[in-house]
Amino acid sequence: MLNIVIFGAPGSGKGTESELIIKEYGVDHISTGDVLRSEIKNETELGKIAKDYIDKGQLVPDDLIVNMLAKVLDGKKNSKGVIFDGFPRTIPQAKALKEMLNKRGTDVSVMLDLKVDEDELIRRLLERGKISGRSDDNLDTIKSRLDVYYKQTAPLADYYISEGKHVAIKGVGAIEEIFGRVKDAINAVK
Ligand code: B4P
Repeated sequence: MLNIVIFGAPGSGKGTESELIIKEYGVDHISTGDVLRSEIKNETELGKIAKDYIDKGQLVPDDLIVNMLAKVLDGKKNSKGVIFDGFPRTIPQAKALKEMLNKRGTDVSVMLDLKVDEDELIRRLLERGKISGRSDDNLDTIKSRLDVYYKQTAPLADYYISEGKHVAIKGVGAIEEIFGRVKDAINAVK
């Protein structure tokens, strides 16, 4: 199975590049952000809890996210691969993902780390905020999300370096140009 972790700060292009990867490689897509937004829209118990965290720019607790992801993954048993978009975001999530995949006889193939400078991240998210209607795409929440990213999520790069799975990708430039770099990294492990 081709299991890709797409990683980067908020606004680094994870969702955007995921769409192109899905078209090119026919893998399934799991975006924890999308799943959470759908839970919020449907006013489920999980959605009600998650909304408070997301609106503050904080991470939803690991146990809730891991249980949610395990259920989604169970629904993709015959998949030829999965792109994990926005998951893992903490070391415990990364360890839980490894365990879940190992149990299913597979593992992460590659972790793509999209590198974008902070000014560009803020510019993109404010731009998206004008049309997305997302409650977390405003300047105060964006700043909290970036802070959380640097403190809790960025250290995951070292975890995947130690696993021999980490590939840094320059995430600035045209979307197709970045996708060229993404494809080189995926084709090297396919
Ligand atoms: P996510 O939905 O994952 O949101 P995100 O980090 O903002 O990234 P996204 O994928 O949406 O944006 P992209 O970079 O593609 O998470 C939202 C919240 O949910 C989190 O803050 C957290 O609270 C919670 N959550 C989710 N997963 C969790 C987990 N595992 N654990 C705990 N909590 C979790 O794109 C941004 C914009 O840039 C777009 O408008 C796009 O058009 C633009 N863009 C992309 N590439 C570009 C390029 N090359 N040039 C110019 N613009 C570009």
